[in-house]
Amino acid sequence: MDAIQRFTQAAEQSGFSVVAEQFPEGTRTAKDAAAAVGCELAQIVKSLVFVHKENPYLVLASGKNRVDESLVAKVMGIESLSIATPEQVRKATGFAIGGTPPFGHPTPIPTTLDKDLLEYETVWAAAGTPDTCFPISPQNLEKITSAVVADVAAA
Ligand code: 5CA
Repeated sequence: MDAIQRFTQAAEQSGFSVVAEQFPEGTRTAKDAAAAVGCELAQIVKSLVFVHKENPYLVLASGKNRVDESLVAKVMGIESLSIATPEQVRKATGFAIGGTPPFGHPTPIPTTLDKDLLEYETVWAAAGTPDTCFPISPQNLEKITSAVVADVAAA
């Protein structure tokens, strides 16, 4: 089974039907994804994994923002966070960097959702590979991930 199918099936188990679109030009970065989809950079969901004491934390950030991990640590009630290594991302999510989806992981990850994503009706996230994205409302994203909504952007 390829990574898109793997994500799509995992999402179905959360009760969400993914309609993934494949973009041959690639969607590895938020900038690439916005260009491929034809949407604003701010509408792209970056699914970023951070760690604290080997435990993963997920931040769903607007493509326009650089995440201030100290803000996220405060929201999650821990002292500090650092960005995960590619190996830690794969272990926590089951997917590689560049295609990491926002949910459908082997074990749910405590999640913070960037409040700036709530300004849009539809946002676009990775569907398991660096050339796929799928549309979702930020409200569904919040519900499925049981996220805490917060300001996560670095000044
Ligand atoms: N498909 C796109 C848009 S949905 C995507 O997945 N974007 S992303 O922002 O969620 O994933 C790329 C992110 O992975 C980068 O912003 C960066 O934080 C992280 N990243 C890239 N390379 C590394 C690396 N070597 N080690 C740790 N993190 C990395």
